[in-house]
Amino acid sequence: MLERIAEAVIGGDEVAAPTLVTQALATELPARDVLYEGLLKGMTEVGRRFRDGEYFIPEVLVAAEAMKAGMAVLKPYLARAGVKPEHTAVIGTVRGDLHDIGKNLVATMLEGAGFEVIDLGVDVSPEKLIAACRDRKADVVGLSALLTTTMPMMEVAIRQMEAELSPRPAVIIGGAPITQEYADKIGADGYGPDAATGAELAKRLCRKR
Ligand code: B1M
Repeated sequence: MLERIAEAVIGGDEVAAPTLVTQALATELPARDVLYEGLLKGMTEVGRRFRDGEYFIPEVLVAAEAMKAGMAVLKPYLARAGVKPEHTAVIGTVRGDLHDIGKNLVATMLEGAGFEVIDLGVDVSPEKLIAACRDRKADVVGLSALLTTTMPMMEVAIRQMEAELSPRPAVIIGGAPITQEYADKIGADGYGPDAATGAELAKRLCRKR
């Protein structure tokens, strides 16, 4: 049953995923197993296929819809069972930048990796980021930028977080013009060349802390 849930996510079947989750819960499978061995296992495989070039953006988007449909059924059971995400990520596209397709993929992969994700959207100011980090006790912050003119806002955000948050959450950055060299230069904790790698990196950084 759990394997079938994972398969439904991998195949982007947004009808089968919630149906199978309902059936699994009816057979008294623990909500935690349905989450980790079913939905998140499926999304992890989707991330791998995307990273290895076997899946493209449309497949990831339909898989995300299937996962969300399954999660909608599962969420109240998780709450009742006291299952909470282990880590919280705040994510956004930096100030002045309205591109959000890549950022949304990263948010999906982070959810698939078991994070609670606070998505602040686009054109996010450092002040808004810092307020969300404080409110939600973020472990990691994800910043996306698609314009060479908005890349510098990443450094501004990092410096402002360093000044106002102690300890500052780990920061990962990504987006078409971003490189590892740029991440090193501005003092980010890591760079994700794609959404799946970004989510894996976020997980690794949280484990280290
Ligand atoms: Co714009 N745009 N755009 N655009 N746009 C680019 C980025 C551009 C390269 C096109 C070009 O000229 N060839 C160019 C930037 C040039 C530059 O800076 N050097 C550009 C420009 C100039 C502009 C405007 C200024 C155009 C204008 O108005 N004159 C304007 C700016 C608006 C603004 O932001 N203030 C603008 C507007 C738009 C639209 C609104 C029309 C639309 C955005 C719609 C939306 O996002 N909702 C748009 C689009 C679609 C693009 C292109 C065509 C596609 C971007 C995209 O979504 N790619 C883009 C050209 C291109 O990149 N080929 C372009 C798919 C997406 C999945 O990839 O976001 O790179 P990407 O994400 C990847 C990785 O980078 C990584 O994961 C994803 C894949 O797994 N990743 C992360 C991303 N964020 C990450 C964060 C992480 C980790 C990984 O950790 C946190």
